[in-house]
Formats: sequence, structure tokens, C-alpha cells
Amino acid sequence: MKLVIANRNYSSWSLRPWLLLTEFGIPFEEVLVPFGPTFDDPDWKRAISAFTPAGKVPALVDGDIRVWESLAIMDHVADLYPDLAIWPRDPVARAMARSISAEMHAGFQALRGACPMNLAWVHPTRDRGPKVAADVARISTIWREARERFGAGGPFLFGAFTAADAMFAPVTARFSGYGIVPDEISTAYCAAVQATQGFKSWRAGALAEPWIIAEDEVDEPVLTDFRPSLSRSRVSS
Ligand SMILES: N[C@@H](CCC(=O)N[C@@H](CS)C(=O)NCC(=O)O)C(=O)O
Repeated sequence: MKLVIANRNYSSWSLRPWLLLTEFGIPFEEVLVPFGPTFDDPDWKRAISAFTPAGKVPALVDGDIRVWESLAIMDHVADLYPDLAIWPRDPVARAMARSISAEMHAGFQALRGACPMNLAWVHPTRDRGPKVAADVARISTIWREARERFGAGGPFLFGAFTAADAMFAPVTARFSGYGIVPDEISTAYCAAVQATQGFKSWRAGALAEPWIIAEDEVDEPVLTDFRPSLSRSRVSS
């Protein structure tokens, strides 16, 4: 099984199924096709089209089967490994896990647009407008409800790590990277996701990447730039 992804530092959609496969110890071969200088680079599009008709990452190639769209990939993997609780076993928890994952997949555009995933930077907290605030409020409500109703067995939304956590992993990076701290439950949950071996390994890979894409380097003060080669020129206080 091949999982096709793009730059670890920027590709939040790639992170989701990669983290799921990694946390569940499912063997896969990674194919990383780095973006060109921009996200719509035609050479990148051509290269990626060899794996997926949608021309986006992530994409999964499982023998003759091709799967694209992060949620479809997770469902395909859940079908392949029915013994693994990729979605929660309890039907009530599973219904919520699927609903919030679909909500994540389809929504939160204001947060995603204003705070693109960039694992290298930490920005100071600032007001990012009412639409971003509404997204943050909804996400923290989702996390609180899942943790309170289903989270007793561990630090993740449904206790043990599931596909829902993989879907929200890039949001935890956005919260940490843009100083978004809605409440204690969110802070603890972000820390739990980022303490997984999978997330740590993905982030270490991101910081080692040489590629910079200006579109997702938000032009505002930065508290910390963790990329060793860039820290001196970019950090401001
Ligand atoms: N809905 C898709 C989103 C995939 C997506 O937008 N991926 C980005 C990278 S994070 C991409 O391929 N961008 C390149 C492009 O849109 O041409 C999913 O869930 O997989």
C-alpha cells in the first residue's frame, strides 16, 4: 500500500491519513511528491496525477485500488483492518466520530484560510476576526463534548486514538502555531495529539525540509521559527 503525500510542513491533508496509518502500526510505503514553488504548480499536478485523478494529496494506492480524499482513505483502511478500532466501536461514539470528522473535512474554512498549517512557526496570539473565532468556538465545543462523553479511556477525543484524532491533528498544530488557546480541554488535547510518536516524527521531518512556499508563510510577527536554517532571519518579537 502506497500513501502519496506532499510537504510535511504544509500539507495538512497529507498528515491526516499518514498519522492514522502510523499510529495504528499499519505498514505502508510513503511517496512524497514535494509541491513546486506554488501549490498549483503544473509540474506537481502532472506528477500527482499519476496516482490520483483528483490531482490532490493525500492519495492511496492499494494494488489496483486507488483511493483519494482523506476521509475515503481512512474508511478504506478501516475496511481493510476490521480488527483495529480505527473508528470507535461503540455506535454512539462512532456516529459522533464520523460526524465531527465529516464536519472537519467540509468546514472551518475561516480558520484554515487565516491560519495555514506551518509546523515551523509559532505566532503570538491575536484577534483573527469573528469568523475564525466562530470556527475556534465550534472546534473547542466538539472537543469538549467528545472528551466529556467518550474520552475517559485515554487522552484522545474518544479515549484511544481514532480516525477523528487524525482528522483534527492539523487543527491542533494551528492552535499551537497561532497562539489559539480557547480552554484547558483544548490545550490538553492538542498536547496529547502532538505527543504521539507519529506526530513527533512527522514534525521532525517537516522541520528538516528545505522547501519554502511563500503562500503559507503568513506575513506577521513570529515568536519562534524552528527551522534551523531560517531562524535568524525570520524571528521577530
Ligand atoms: N478534500 C481533500 C483535500 C486535499 C487537498 O486540498 N490537498 C492539498 C494539499 S494539503 C492539495 O493537494 N493541494 C494542491 C492543489 O489543490 O492543487 C482531502 O480530504 O484529501
